[in-house]
Amino acid sequence: MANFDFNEYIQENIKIIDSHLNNYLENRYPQKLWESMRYTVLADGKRLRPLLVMEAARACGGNIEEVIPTACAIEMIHSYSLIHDDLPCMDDDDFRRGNPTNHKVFGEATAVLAGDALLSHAPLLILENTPETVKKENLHFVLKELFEAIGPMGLIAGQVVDIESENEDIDIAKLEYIHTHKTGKLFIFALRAGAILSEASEEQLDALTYYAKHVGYSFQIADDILDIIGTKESLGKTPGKDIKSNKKTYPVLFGINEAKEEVKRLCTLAVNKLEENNVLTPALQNIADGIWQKVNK
Ligand code: GRG
Repeated sequence: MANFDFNEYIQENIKIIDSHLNNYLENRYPQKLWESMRYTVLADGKRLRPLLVMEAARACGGNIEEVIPTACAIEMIHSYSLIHDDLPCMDDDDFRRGNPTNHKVFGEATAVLAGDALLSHAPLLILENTPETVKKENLHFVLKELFEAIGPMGLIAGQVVDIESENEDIDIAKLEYIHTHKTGKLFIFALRAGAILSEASEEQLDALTYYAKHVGYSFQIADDILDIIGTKESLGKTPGKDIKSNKKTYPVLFGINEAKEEVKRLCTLAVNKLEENNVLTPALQNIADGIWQKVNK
């Protein structure tokens, strides 16, 4: 790990992801729709979920070419969730990824449809672009896990409970439900998909799933801490929204210091699990470290 340069790794891998996203989303007719899809997907995101797909593949000795369509598809689905979450009927946000939100630029109707289009285009792109070298049963398994993660037992369930809980005094169990569904499901899918497509063993898959659960949860707590202590410039979106909307997040319920401790504890557990199972890569270590370091600066 001594010679590993995380910044260089991030730059190189984001370049690979972005060039594929750009190709997969080439402008077509109707132009306004594709422009709106491209506007949010190709904006400056961290590309964390696609990086996790690729890194899980590397950890299991897989071939990156075989997971790139899935890595790009998850970024499109994540972007759809951001576009819809920012709509006036949901979180009503003006800024995302450092730019005005999709509906502010293209109007609400196009923003809704761009989200729908990204959601439906993503699985097609996996089916059409995954190399023939991937076993059909593995591809089938990955698509099944994708549909579970993004559907009414996954992402959407988390969003519904989150909306229902606004202005409510929620307990830790409900908060955990929201986080594990809204944020956790895509993290878990990212690592499991990279591993499954790379023919991981059961032990490798279990260890990467454990990492995904812990890092996903810590990532959400960190995001909620940054909503309190971050700036619009550092976040690329409006800070202070949770307090303003009276949202009960982890740092609101337990205080900033305890929340920071929890982020570190979860990330440490995640890394230890990978190490014990010989699937810790320098990038997976750096991603976990980066999450707790970001809120402990
Ligand atoms: C189905 C509408 C709908 C929503 C599902 C995922 C989600 C629920 C809503 C998106 C908004 C949100 C705050 C989600 C929590 C996860 C999270 C912290 C998202 C931000 O992800 P980053 O920080 O964003 O990875 P970038 O822009 O870097 O990709």
